[in-house]
Amino acid sequence: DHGFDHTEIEPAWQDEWAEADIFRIPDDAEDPAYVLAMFPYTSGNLHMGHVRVYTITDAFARFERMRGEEVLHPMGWDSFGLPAENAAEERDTNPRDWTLSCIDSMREQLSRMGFGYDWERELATCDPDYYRWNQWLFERFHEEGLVERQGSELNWCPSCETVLADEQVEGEDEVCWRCETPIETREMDQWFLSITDYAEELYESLDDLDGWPSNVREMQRNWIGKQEGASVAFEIPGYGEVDIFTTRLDTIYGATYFSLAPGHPVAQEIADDNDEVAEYVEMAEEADEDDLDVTSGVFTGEYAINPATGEEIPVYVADYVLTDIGTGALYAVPAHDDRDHEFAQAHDIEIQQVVEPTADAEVDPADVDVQEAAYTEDGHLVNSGEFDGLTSAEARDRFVEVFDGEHHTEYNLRDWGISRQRYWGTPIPMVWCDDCGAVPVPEEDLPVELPEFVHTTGNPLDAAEEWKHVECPECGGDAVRETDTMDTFIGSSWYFLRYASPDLEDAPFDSERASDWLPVDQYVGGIEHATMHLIYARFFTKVLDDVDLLDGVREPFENLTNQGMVLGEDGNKMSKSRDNGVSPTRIIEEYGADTARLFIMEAAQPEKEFAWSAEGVRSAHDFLQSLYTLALEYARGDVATGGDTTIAEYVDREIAATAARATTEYEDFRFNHALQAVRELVSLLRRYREVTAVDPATFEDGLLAATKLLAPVAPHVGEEIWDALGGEGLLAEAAWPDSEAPADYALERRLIEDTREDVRDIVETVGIADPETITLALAPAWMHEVADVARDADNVVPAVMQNEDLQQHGEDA
Ligand code: ANZ
Ligand code: ZN
Repeated sequence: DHGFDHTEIEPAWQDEWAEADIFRIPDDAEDPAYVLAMFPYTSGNLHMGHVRVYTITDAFARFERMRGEEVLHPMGWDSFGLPAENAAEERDTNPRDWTLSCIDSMREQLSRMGFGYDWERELATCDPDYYRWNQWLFERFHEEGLVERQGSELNWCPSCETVLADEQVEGEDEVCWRCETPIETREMDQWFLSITDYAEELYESLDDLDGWPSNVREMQRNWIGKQEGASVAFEIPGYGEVDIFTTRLDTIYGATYFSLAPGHPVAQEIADDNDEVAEYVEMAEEADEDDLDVTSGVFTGEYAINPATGEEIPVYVADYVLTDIGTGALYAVPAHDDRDHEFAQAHDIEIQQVVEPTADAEVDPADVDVQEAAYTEDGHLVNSGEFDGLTSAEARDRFVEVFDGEHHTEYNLRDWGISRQRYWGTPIPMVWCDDCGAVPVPEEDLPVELPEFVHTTGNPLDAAEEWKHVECPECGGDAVRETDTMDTFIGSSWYFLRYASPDLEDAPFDSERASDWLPVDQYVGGIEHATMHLIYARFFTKVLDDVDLLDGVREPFENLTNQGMVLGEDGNKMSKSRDNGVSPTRIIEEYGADTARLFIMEAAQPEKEFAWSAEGVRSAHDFLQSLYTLALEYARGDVATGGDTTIAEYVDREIAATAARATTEYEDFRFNHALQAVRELVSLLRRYREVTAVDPATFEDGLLAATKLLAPVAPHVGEEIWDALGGEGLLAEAAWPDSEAPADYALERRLIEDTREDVRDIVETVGIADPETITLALAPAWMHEVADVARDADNVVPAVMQNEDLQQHGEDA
């Protein structure tokens, strides 16, 4: 008996599933379980990371389907972006042909893994039928006032005369990838989406996303960077009132200097009369933001009046004050802020303490020396006139009124610059007219399709003369198209909505259906998307809800899982340079998709990383073969039947308990625990058969339960066994085993597993030590442990372990 041949059974069952169309979800499904993996970038090759994430959602989708849910489990392609342009250059082809061939080969690879998708809902972001809706949505956002032109710094190659993406700037000396000329930065106008309008809601509603990992929520909080504070005006004689933003209004009495960003209008004004300041401002504007020197700055000769003390404090222009944060101006308190402290020491500015640790603080006030280092914690006020003794929090409240300020909240989040000077993206649907300015392309002229690709140094869209020159939609005069394309993240910000109605021709998605089907119940993907993609998608969802394209959907993803990494056998990340990669194709050929899926799912919980293991792969393979063999032997009548009903009852209870346990573990995304339970059940069945003639109903039940519980992970072998045992229809559509374990039994298990120290009591309470029903040969692993402890406790259990009658019975059979 040679077991199953995966090269035969896997393609055969894949065909059966396709023929029966079981992964198809009808449009009129009311509220399907929406299970989604982040769609892949079309690199052309499936790697183990892909295999892992898609195995997770496929297993969960199959689990939900067997439980009787309607399941939406779609697949699509994130298929715009620079790599396709690079590949086209290298292979002397064009990005479209290259991308489409990548899609074909990746679709084929996914199918060979046995993943069950509703392929009728397949979409590709590079398809004009898809990206026309990127354009339509851009115009919709534009109508809502959520699109703006703003200046932004870009990488510029003076030799190629083109803008470069960050990825096209190479090496430490930052040279052009193509001609190795050192790049320059240039300020150019770009299109921005006003995501900052949604900063508050994006921040606050993170609290309600309790189906998300807390680290992702924290990363989003940091990215959005909400700071509550106040703005207060300082007078600079000769230049008027200047607003500052502060989160530490309690420290205002300790302000010993004032600082303006080089880009602040007052700094520019002062520069007009002051050469030294002018020189500094110019230098600061050219400097790279990345190598910031906190001590860099220049005294302007001017003074600001501190509204708290009435004193004059020197005004500096300093690089560490950023133009587009807050008001671009601050009062500096060296005693209580690290950067101000460093600056003050470098410029010999006074340091004045105004906050002291309170009595219950960990630091002793006597140990605080603000001349040495800033004390940045809250405390109570000193050297603050009549306000001495107030806590920092009280002072912040009071001072807003006392100094005529305003409560103000700042966010680190910036607007989303979406212009890319590249070919392989969604053309931004705008036309530039000398008379009318930027005019949106009329809806009936969408999509603006990409022209043919040409090999050129700059942006191929700039070179597409015929495509570029158009009539102005407003005045009919000569005009040119916008030649920038959209950031590829636009396409991934709403694709999960398009799956509801992928072929719809008059709207981006069917509003009613998308509103019914959203949010995604389980979203799975890499932690690298914790901020950008997952913030953009949340932003899009909120806007679309506000413009009534959605009905009451404020968040796109209810539950989120970030899968851990698959490492090489050496424990390092799989990579080409380390040559420790394992090719999914090779594994499928050698061992089959089921083995790969089972190994991956058994190796660790989805969130954890694990190392590839050839031994683990073989173990998974052996397990599948042995279950298959056992089932076929039974089906052929090679398993002796008859047997003792008390043992059968015990096995029945184990089957029920396994189903209950595995179900809970599947629900909680702890697939490895579920699979452990299945393995235990299978070895119990094997021992059952070894020690005694089996009760056929019980034995068959056990085989069927194991097969079903395994089906989400190893669906092909599962179908084969199901078929051999005479199961009706497809296993993929069979009903999930009854997962209600008998209450007393579940309790018994829990007691035993949770409180091993108390074994003596437990044994007495639940009476598992019935020598008539339990034999050493049948006892699962946990019972051995119980027995070990119990033996020390001089319990009755050891007697059970030597129940020779039953052993004998088994050998006879
Ligand atoms: C006075 C003060 C005293 C501040 C103190 C802090 C500590 P964080 O600290 O990250 O929450 N700030 C305001 N505008 C700025 C700008 N344009 N560029 C750089 N820094 C700016 O950020 C809030 C603080 O950042 C503000 O509170 C301000 O300094 C500084 F003991 O005001 B603070
Ligand atoms: Zn015009």
